[in-house]
Amino acid sequence: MSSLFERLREGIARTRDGLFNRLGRLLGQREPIDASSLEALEKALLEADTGVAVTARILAAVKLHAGRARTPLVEILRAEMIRSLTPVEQALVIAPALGGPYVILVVGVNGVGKTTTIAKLGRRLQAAGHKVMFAAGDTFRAAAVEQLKIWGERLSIPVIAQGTGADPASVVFDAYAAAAARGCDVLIADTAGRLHTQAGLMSELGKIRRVLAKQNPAAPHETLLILDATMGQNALQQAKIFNQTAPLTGVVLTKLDGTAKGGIVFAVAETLALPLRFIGVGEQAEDLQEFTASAFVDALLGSTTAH
Ligand SMILES: Nc1nc2c(ncn2[C@@H]2O[C@H](COP(=O)(O)OP(=O)(O)O)[C@@H](O)[C@H]2O)c(=O)[nH]1
Ligand SMILES: [Mg+2]
Repeated sequence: MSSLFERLREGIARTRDGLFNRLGRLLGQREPIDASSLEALEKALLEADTGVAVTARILAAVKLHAGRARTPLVEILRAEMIRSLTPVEQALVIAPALGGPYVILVVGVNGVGKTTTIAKLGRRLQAAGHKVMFAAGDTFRAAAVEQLKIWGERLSIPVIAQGTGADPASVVFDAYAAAAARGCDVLIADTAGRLHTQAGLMSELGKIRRVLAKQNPAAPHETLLILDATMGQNALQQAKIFNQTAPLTGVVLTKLDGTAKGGIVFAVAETLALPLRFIGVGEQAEDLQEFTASAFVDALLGSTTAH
């Protein structure tokens, strides 16, 4: 497990370095925190894209606790950060579906990492003993269908696809029937994320959901929104729009390795209040990690404790 923690540490190194460059020795400070130190802390948190509301709450807690019992600032931060993230630490559990596969509908704008996350998740569920199938529901771009097919081949996971331009709802309908017929445990459906036509997106996702519900009233069991951490606060805006088109049940935050603004995790946790199923900290399969509040905060604040 410690190598997973190492990958997490490496993955969020840019955010950690940002915090440490700004805060430096302040983190170890045990004295009451003065106004200029509070200002430095505020700047560092905002710089990391933690967001105004979360930053204000953390600052209030620091003001309240700092100097008491000579607790170092880093410990106050750790406690506050874990408090902030614990509610969204809710792993994706594949309940044994009755009479059909457990359906995961994956949504998000283009380029956020939907297809690669599907591949990583498929591999992970397969390793856990589940029989997995993919549905190539992003029929908007030819390359999208191909990309999923290539992953399917590599992982020996069957992919149900139709041609480019096919009706995504029809692809998902076929895929559900195939998964049920072949006794698959999990069906993961890719979708197109054309956010600039919100009405179109809404009707497309709505149709997919209706088609699934006809086959199984409980499906989709999970509607997973993929967000790209490098998009910062824009990711929150995307989440609001997607939540209006399809009620979300979970979030994956990708590309934390590509940004110094990993504080977005706190903004996502507190603003969306949706289970944060996984975080992406790199391009390798192991870099899709189940989200754990304490491991994330330890990796961020520099503890070398192995998990
Ligand atoms: N560095 C990094 N790259 C990622 C991560 N997740 C996805 N990507 C990359 O993001 C790019 C877009 O991914 P893709 O799955 O095609 O996005 P989609 O359009 O939403 O399906 C690809 O180059 C992925 O390798 C991550 O956690 N870290
Ligand atoms: Mg894709």
